[in-house]
Amino acid sequence: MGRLIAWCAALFLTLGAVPVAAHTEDGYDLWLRYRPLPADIQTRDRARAMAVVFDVDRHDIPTLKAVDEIERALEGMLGLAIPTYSQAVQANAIVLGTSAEPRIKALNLPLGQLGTEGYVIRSATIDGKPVTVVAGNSGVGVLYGSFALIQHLQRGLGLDRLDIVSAPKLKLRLLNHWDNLDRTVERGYAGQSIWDWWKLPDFRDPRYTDYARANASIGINGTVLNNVNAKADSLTAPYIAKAAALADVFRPYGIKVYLSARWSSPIEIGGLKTADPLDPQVVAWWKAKADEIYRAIPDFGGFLVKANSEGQPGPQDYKRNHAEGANMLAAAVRPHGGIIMWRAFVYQHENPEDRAKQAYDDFKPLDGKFADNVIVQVKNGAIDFQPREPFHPLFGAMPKTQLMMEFQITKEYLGMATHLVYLGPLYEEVLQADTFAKGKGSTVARVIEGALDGYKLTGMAGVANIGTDRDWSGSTFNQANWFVYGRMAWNPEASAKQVAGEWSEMTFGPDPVVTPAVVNIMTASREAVVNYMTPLGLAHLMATSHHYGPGPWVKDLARPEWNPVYYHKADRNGIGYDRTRTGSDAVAQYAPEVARMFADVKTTPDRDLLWFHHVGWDDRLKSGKTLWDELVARYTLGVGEVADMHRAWRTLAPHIDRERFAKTDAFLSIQQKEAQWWRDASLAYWASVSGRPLPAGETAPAKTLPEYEAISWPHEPGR
Ligand code: GCV
Repeated sequence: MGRLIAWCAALFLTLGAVPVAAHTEDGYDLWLRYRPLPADIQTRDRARAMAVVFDVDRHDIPTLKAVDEIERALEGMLGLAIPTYSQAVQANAIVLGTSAEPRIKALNLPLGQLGTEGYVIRSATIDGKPVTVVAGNSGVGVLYGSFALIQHLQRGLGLDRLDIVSAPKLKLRLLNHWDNLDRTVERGYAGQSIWDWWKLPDFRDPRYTDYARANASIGINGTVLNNVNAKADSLTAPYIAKAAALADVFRPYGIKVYLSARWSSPIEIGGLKTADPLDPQVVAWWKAKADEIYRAIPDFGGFLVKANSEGQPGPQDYKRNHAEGANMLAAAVRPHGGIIMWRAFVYQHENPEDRAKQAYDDFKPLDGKFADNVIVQVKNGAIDFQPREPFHPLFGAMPKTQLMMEFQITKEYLGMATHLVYLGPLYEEVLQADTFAKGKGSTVARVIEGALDGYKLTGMAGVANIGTDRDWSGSTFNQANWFVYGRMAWNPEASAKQVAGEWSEMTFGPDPVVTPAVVNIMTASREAVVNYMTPLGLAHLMATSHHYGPGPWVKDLARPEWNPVYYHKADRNGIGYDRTRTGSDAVAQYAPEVARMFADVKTTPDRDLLWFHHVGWDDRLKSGKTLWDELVARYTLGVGEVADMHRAWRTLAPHIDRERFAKTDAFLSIQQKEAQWWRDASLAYWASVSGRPLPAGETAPAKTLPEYEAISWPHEPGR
C-alpha cells in the first residue's frame, strides 16, 4: 500500500509537472501548437464543437486529413476527445464536405467562384440543427478551410456567426529548397536538408508529414525539392523513386513535387554530346525523361531551371535564347500537364553593363515568345535579395509573358538564423509597389495575380528556410517568415502587420500582452536591419561569399560584381550608384512615371536614394541633414532599434515559455552585438573614404578599420 501511495505521489508529481513541461517548448510544433486555450474560451468553444461530421464513404483523402487535424486541434485546445461521425449531423457539430455533397449543395454557399482550392466556413443550419460548415469544391479546399477554422479557434475568436470566404489569388504557391543531395543546404541556416535522400524511398521520415501539414496550413501547394544549382543525378531513376516517395506523402495535403533540372543533364546522364535545345536527340531525351518521371509521379508539377546564370549551363551555350530553352522543356512536360518555371536571375561578368539591368536586357526582348506552360520566375529586386531593393523592372514590362515572384525566406543577406528580421514588410513593400504598367494602381501584386494581363498561370516561389533543426527554421521568429510567405502567396494583398498578429497568437497563444509587443518587434525589425546594414538605398555590402557581416571595403575579387565597391561607388566626393541617364540609365527600364521619380534625386525616396544616385557627402537630404550626417545617424538608429526590440522582448519573460524565450533572448543579444559591429565597421570605412569625422555626439567605432577588415568566418553555415 505504501508503495502504491508512493507511486501515486510520483505520478501526481509527474503530472503536476506537466504544465511546466508544456511550457518548455522547442518550436517543433510551429504555429500548429494546439495548446489548451484559456478556460473561459474552452467552455465557450466546446459548446460549438460537439462532433466532427463528414462523408467517409467518399474516401476523400484530403478531407480525412482535415478530420484528423481538427480532432488533433480540438483535443489539444479544448481538452476533448471529439467524436467523429461519418454521416449523421449532430447539433453544434463541425460539418466538413465538398460541393458535391447534397447537404452542402443545399446550403447554396458561394463556392462557384472559389476554384478547387477555395473554401467557405459558415455558421449554418442542417436538418434544423445549428452547425459550423467547412466546405470547398475539393477535398483540398476542405482541408484549407479546416486549417482556417482551427486558426480561428487558436486565436481565441470562437465559432459564433462565422462567414468566411477565401480563395487563393495565385495558382502556384511554392517553396524552393536549395537543398543538395548530400544534405547540405545552399544558404540554409537551420541544420541539414530535411530530405534524407540516402534512406529514401524506403524510410519516410514522419517529419515529412509534419512538413506537409505545416505547408497546407498556410496554403503552400508545391515544393521544388532540390537546389537550382542542380545536379543531374536528381533526374536518375533512383532519385526519381525517392522524389516519388515524397510526392506520396505530400499528395494528401494538396502539395505537388517539382524538381530543379540541370540544363546539361542530357550530356551528364544521357550520354549525348550536346544539350542544344534544338537538337532532335536532346528534345527526345527530355521527352523520355519527362515520361519516365510522370510514370513514377503522375501529378509531378514540372521543372525549375536556372540557366546561364552564375556558371550554370544553359541554352545560350548553344547560341539559343532563354525562350528556346524553356519552350523545349515545356513541350516535354506539356502532355502530362506539367509546367516550366524559368528563372530570370541572370547576369554575366563578361557583360560590362550594370548588373541591375542585365536580366531585363535578356528577357524583355523575349516577351511573348514563351510557351503558355512556361512561367518566368523573377526575384523581387534586380540584384539579389538585399535588405531593401526597389522592385524588379521586369514586373510590368512583359505583358505577354507569365511572370511569378521569387522571394527569399531564408535570410542569406539578413543575418542568417540569429538576427530577428520579419520579412512581411519587405514582401509587402515589393508587392504594393506601383509599376504603372497600365496606369496608376498597377501594383506588382496585380501583375503577378495576372489581373493586368490575364495570365493563365500565376505564382510565387519562396526560397525555403527549413532544415533539420528542431524548430525547423533556425529560430522561432524565422518561422514567421515561412508563415507570412504562405499567407502572401495565398493573398499578395495581405497586410504584413495583420499576419504578424495572427502568427503571434498562434505561436505564443492569444495573449493580449504578448501579441501587440511581438507585432511591434516584428514590424520594426526590417527597418532596423536596413538601417544597420544598408541604409539609404545601399546594397550588397556584405562580406564575401557567405554574406555574413560587413565588407564594404572588398574590391579585389575576380568578378567586378562580387565586390561591394561595385555597388556603393563611394569616393572622396560622395557615394551611390548613378543609375540615371548620366550613369547606367537603369531607371529607363521602369514605366515613365516610375522612371521620372527615380531619375530625380529630389523625388527619389530616401530609402532608395543611393541605389539610383551618386550623392555628395555634403548634399542636403529631405531631413535637412547632410548625406554624411544622415548616413551616420541611420546606422546609429539601427543599433538603437535592435536594443529597443531586445528590451521589448525582455518584458515578455513572464508570458513566454522558457526555452523559446531564452533562445530569442540570446539571439537578440547576438543581433545587438552584430548591429553594433555593422555600424562601427561600416562607419570606420565610410569615414576613411569620405575623409569626414563623425558628427558630434556619435560614438567612435570600437576598433580600427584594419581590425574590422581582418575579421573572417572560415566555417560559416549555408555554403
Ligand atoms: C542558388 C545568390 C546566392 C546563391 C544562389 C543564387 C541564385 O547569388 O548567393 O547561393 O544560388 O543567388 O538565386 O541562383
